[in-house]
Amino acid sequence: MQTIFNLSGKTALITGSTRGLGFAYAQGLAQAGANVILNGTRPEHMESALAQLQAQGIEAKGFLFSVADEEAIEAVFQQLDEQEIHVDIVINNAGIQFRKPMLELALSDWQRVLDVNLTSAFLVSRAAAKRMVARQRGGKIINIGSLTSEAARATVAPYTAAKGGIKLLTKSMAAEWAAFNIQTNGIGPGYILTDMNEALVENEAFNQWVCSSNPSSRWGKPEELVGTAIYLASSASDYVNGQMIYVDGGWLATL
Ligand code: GCO
Repeated sequence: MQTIFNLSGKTALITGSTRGLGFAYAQGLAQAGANVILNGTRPEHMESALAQLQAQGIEAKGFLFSVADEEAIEAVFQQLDEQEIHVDIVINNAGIQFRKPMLELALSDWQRVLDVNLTSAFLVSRAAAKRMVARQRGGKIINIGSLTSEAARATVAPYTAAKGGIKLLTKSMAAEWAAFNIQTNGIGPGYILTDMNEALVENEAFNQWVCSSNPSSRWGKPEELVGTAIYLASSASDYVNGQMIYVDGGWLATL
């Protein structure tokens, strides 16, 4: 049992992993044996994330770059090539939220959310998959969706469009890369207690809506996403491809 979830000898790049769910995935994969590479854009967050891991005896690497910047991504992968570090697992987790009704939404804000939440997954996965294909050892790509990969809620249209795109991008990657023994799947977190959702937790009406709309009657915790990430990163999921797994307390199962 233990061995099929073991990630020893594997290297995982987790985008947007200095805080929140990304950090939880990185920590969880490291505990399952993987070497982890963190990504973020803020040096102070990177420093504290690396220090937290180090305190647990986990030596991670960290790279500061924007996941929407094609050249920066290429430069990081070239550095990894030079150090002979091969990325076996990618978690496309980086994401931002911007809440505004569409009638007031500027193109630049729409574009920014699409770039960081959707185009990033294409760019980072393309760089990683090229190398996985050349190396012929397969790989795992995990794209992070959302409940909004399936349904909308007012005020978050660009996020919803991006996360809906993530679901079908996941299937496209499965369609093109399964032949190279690369499995691409997605995780759709429900409403989880993270910094990104702080304003929603503090809004009493929203908090009540979250607690009454899902059969588990509560928000999720970041650590509750980790088992699914380990499963999709491990050989336990070698014949699972193009799927989204929603970790939402049962929200999408109910009306
Ligand atoms: C929102 C939230 C979303 C959700 C998540 C649920 O404004 O609706 O910020 O990010 O938490 O996508 O799956």
